[in-house]
Amino acid sequence: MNHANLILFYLIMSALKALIFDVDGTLAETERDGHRIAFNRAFTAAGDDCQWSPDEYGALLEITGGKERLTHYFNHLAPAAIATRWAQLSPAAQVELVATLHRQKTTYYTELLATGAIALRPGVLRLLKEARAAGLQLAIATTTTLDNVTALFTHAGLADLIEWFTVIAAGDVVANKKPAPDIFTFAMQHLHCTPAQCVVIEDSLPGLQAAMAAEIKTVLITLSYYTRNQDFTGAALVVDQLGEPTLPVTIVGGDCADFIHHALGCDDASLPNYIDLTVLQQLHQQCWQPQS
Ligand code: XBP
Ligand code: MG
Repeated sequence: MNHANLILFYLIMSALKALIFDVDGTLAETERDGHRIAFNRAFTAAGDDCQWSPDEYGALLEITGGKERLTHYFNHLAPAAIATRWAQLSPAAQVELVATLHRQKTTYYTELLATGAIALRPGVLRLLKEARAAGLQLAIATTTTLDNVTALFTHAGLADLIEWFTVIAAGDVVANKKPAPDIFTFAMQHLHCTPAQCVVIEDSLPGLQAAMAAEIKTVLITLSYYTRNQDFTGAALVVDQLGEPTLPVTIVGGDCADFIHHALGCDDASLPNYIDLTVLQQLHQQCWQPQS
């Protein structure tokens, strides 16, 4: 194949078909004032004398998945009285205890969302609308439960938002949670897309690692409260947020940072300086262009 044909081949094979969104930290800042509060309410209701502080919870986020996080806590970090009681349970009883606590936590979390306490992050709805209007597929790949995703969308102001998504890949639909690639592989299967046809929008290191392990190259990181100091080596672009016409984006890093700096018009006041579909298309092309 000659060079021109090779480029054409790459362009066709890597035409953008789908946006895959993470949920917690990406669509909304849900962790510190959402999930953490719900975990603490579940502890109180169960009579467990422990509460996760914002800092303690930040460290616990290294363990993805609420049930996995609870298990890790009981195994390694719980106060002595709770740890002793936990150690006396059979493995099956431990699994049951965690499942019950987590169900209760999900109820508290969805109740909290119903109060309207947590909004979508800037630019999320704008980008979803733009992608949908352009005929791109939308997907979710998250570690949290389907109930939580549904509740977030239901209370985000657009009742039918959940129906915009071709697939909601959530929680236990796969055996291994992020940073394993499973949830992205699952989402791509349902989208009928290859990694070269997808852009992932994430906020965390386990999310980036999962997407990269699924061979997705175009990963946009929008930093969140708990992830703002993580090392995102390998991401295509790292920004503080998606931005809005009145809320300019700050580029923090990423392999394509310089390229996007110009594409976003950071030096040119006449160009938009927020992430829209055109910018994502350019980022995607840059990630998948053939190396000469
Ligand atoms: C982040 C997570 C989740 C949430 C809590 O998910 O790791 O575990 O902290 O939700 P995301 P659950 O992939 O969306 O960033 O308790 O339902 O697991
Ligand atoms: Mg996240």
